[in-house]
Amino acid sequence: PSNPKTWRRPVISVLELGGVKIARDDVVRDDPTNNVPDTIFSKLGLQLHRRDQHPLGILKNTIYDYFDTNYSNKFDKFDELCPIVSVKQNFDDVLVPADHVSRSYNDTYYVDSQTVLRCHTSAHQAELLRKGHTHFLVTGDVYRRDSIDSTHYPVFHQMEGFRVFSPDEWEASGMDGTSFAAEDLKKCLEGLATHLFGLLLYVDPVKISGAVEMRWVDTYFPFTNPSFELEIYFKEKWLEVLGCGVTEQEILKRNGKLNNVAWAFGLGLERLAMVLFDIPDIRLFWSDDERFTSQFSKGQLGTKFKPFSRYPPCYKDMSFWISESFTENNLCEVVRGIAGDLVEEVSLIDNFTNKKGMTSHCYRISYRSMERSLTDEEINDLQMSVREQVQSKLNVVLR
Ligand code: FA5
Ligand code: MG
Repeated sequence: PSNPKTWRRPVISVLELGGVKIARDDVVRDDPTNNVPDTIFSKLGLQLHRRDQHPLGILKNTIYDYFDTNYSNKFDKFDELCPIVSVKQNFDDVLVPADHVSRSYNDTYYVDSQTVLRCHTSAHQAELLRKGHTHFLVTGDVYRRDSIDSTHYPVFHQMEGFRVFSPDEWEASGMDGTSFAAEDLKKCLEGLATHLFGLLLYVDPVKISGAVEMRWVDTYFPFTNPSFELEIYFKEKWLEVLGCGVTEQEILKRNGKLNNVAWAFGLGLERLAMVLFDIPDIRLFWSDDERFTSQFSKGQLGTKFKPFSRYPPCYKDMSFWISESFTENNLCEVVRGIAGDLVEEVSLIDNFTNKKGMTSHCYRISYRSMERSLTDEEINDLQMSVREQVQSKLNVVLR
C-alpha cells in the first residue's frame, strides 16, 4: 500500500507472523521464558525497510542498485523473512558458543525458550545456503536488548550480504581462498560506500570538505575469520556501520559447500542512513510526524534532513545501590517501558563501591520529545514511575 497510514497495525494482543503466533506481554506476563515487552511487540511487522519513501527503504533500494549493476543481478534478495526464528538459526547455525553472552535473556528477546526475535540477519545464512543460494542479500528488522542513546535502538534494521566463491575463482589469482575472499569483500564494500557517499577519505589529517571519513577495524565474530568492522566519522565520533568477514569453513561445510570459500557482511541500515540523510537521532526512524516523513521521497538518497525545532532536553539523575543481578539493559527496558521514545539517553554518570562492598550507580536520564515541549509535570510523573518500577522490578535500593 502506498499510504503509510495503512501500514499501522491495530492494537491487538496476538499477532501471527510467518505462521508463528506471538502473544503480547500482558497476555503472557507469567511466562518466564518470554521477555518481549509491549514496546517491542508493537513494532513487529512494521517493516520500515519495505517503505520506498522511508529513509531505510530508500537506502535499501540504493544498495540493491549497486549490487544489481556491479554483479549483473546475481544477488538474490530477501526482505520478508520472518523475524521470529529458532535459537538454532540465530545462534547455533552461525557457531555462536553455548555460553556466549549474546544468548542471554539480558541481551536477546525470547518468545519462548527455543524461539527468539532474531538479533541479526545472519540467522538466515544457513537456510539460504542449504537452499542453494550462493549470492544473496537479506534485509530485515532485528531486535536486541541494548543501551539507550542516539545511535542505539532495541529494534533496528540490517542487511546481510553473502557471496560464495568456487575454487577456480581464487586459483586463477594465485592467492589462497581466504585472502582472495577478504580482498574481494573489502573492495565490494568500499565500492558500496563510494556508491552511497561519493567522495571517500581514509583517515587523513587533511579534511576535504564534503568527504566522508572511514576506516577498517579488525574484530571478532564467531562466524567469520578474519573479521572486520567499518567505521565512519560522524558528529565528532567514529560510528560503527557494519561487521563482515570471511565465512568460517564449518558453516559452508555443514550446508553443502565443501570446496568453497565465502564472505559475508551485516550492515546497520539506521547507522548508514543517519550519516547519509543527516538524521541526528535513531528514534526519528519510527516517527509518524509529517515534519519527518514528508522530507523523504522514493529514490532520493542524501536529501539532508532539516530538523524541526529541537525542544529542550530535561535531565533527571537517579542513584541506587545495585544488587548482583542488576544490568543496564534491564534498567533501559524499564525506562523505555514507561517513557517510550520520550527517553533520549540513559547514561551512567557515577559509580563507586563503599567500604562495605556496596556498589552505587548514578544514572542520568535525558527526556526529550522530538515533536513537542514536555511539561515539568509530565517529566516529573515519568521520573516518579521510573523510580517506583526501578525499585520494584530491579531489586535495587534507591538512595
Ligand atoms: C552483527 O550483527 C553481525 N551479524 C554482522 C556480520 C554479518 C558480521 C556477517 C560478519 C558477517 P554487529 O552486532 O556488530 O554484528 O551489528 C552489525 C551492525 O548493526 C553494527 O555495525 C551497527 O551498525 C548495527 N547495530 C548494532 N547494534 C545496534 C543498535 N542497538 N541500534 C542500531 N544499530 C545497531
Ligand atoms: Mg559490532
